[in-house]
Amino acid sequence: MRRLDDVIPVPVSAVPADGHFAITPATQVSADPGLAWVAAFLGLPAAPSGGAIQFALGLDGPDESYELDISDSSVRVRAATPAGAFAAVQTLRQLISEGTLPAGHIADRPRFAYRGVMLDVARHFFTVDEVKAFIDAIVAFKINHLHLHLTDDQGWRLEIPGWPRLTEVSGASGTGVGGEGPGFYTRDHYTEIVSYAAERFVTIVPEIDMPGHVNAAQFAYPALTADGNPVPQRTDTEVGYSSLVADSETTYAFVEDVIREVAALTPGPFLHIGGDEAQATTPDDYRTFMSRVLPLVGKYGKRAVGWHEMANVELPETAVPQFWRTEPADDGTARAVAAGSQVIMSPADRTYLDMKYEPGFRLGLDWAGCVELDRAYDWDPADRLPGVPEHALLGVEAALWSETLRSRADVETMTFPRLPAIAEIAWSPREARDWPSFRRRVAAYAPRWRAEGTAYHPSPTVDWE
Ligand code: TNX
Repeated sequence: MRRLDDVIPVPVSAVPADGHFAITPATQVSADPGLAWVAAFLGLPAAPSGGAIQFALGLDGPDESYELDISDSSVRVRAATPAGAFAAVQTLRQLISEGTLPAGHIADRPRFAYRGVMLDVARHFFTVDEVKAFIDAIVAFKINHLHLHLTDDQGWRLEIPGWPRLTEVSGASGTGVGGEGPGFYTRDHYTEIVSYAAERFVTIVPEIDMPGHVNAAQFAYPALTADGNPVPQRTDTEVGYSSLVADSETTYAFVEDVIREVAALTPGPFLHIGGDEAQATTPDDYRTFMSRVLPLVGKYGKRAVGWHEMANVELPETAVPQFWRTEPADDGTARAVAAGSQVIMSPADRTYLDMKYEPGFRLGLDWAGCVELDRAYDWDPADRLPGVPEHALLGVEAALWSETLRSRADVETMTFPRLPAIAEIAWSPREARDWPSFRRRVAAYAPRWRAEGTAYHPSPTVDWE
């Protein structure tokens, strides 16, 4: 049997009691009207009323908060919102072992509202089914935002009306790093992902990276280049060489069409405009470009997220810089916070799931150093940047760039066990978590991952079960 706190992310409070609840073939789940579909994620038989496991709304607490009372005879779930009930389901699923649940009381709520992971589908495309499987895997750890990096130099992965060559050409075979990651989402595919995610309380954050990282768009449409001449297709991993043209109206006609469409297809509040590694854009042009594009994001009803280079220009308060580098400070991000912005914390030396675990690791890069599990875990986002305290944090996001990835197994190997570490940092109160405890709790996942056929890195920092 599990201990009541054998959960990742560790709950705010878990007070064990004697005994356990045994799940039998007769065990049924009842739920408040409107909550039955959430309770169904537990995978047990439903009854309109009188089930030994009961889900109810009405908890007085923030979004996603829930409480669990487990006794020998019953399991009571109370949640503030359906998202809280879904979080409770994830806790219960982790606690079930050999058909039993340990008795006691859990009270839980998230530290940060935004707990994200980014998947790069541009360098290597992942199919709708692969993305759905990824969503299933991340929700177990209470991740509630999936950022899709939809465009880059090596590929364009979302169909845009009026600009068919973006996907016909730059989503075709031969695209992706080494030409090995072809594919794109039709609008229907993308909508299918958005709906699947929404049914699991995951908000999709679409990224269109600009003004740099646009070779795939320029290859498809030479009119988007400075001289209008065709550029070669690129499948190498160099960065910082392509740029949209800041003083061209063609640029803004294109960008507006893209933003309008992406905003229309995306119910969530965020639209990520990239903004990173724009070495091929002069600082003046970068400012001009952002001063035109940030208002477009607002015009179509979205909050702009951008890699923190975006904070070198004046931002609307609603804009969210995402810090991704390894330096100990960033003036632009601190200035944006002073002006009222919230930040997503993604320091590469802690949260980049594409960094190698150790030197010589088969997959991944190492420009931010190797990131073993203890390194991914042992830091705190509120201590990371001067001028960016707790209240300025919207949340934390792990990023999985796909230059070296070729398969779902590759994605899983880089994600597990590091994403659970980042998820705990983003959900659990800092005083409730520590490395010795995490190390013990994560060890229990190995049998589960093996049983499900999920690939994971058997980090030598853990004594795996
Ligand atoms: C930097 S992180 C990039 C990406 C690469 C990544 C590889 C960021 C905003 N830009 O273009 O894929 O490093 O780790």
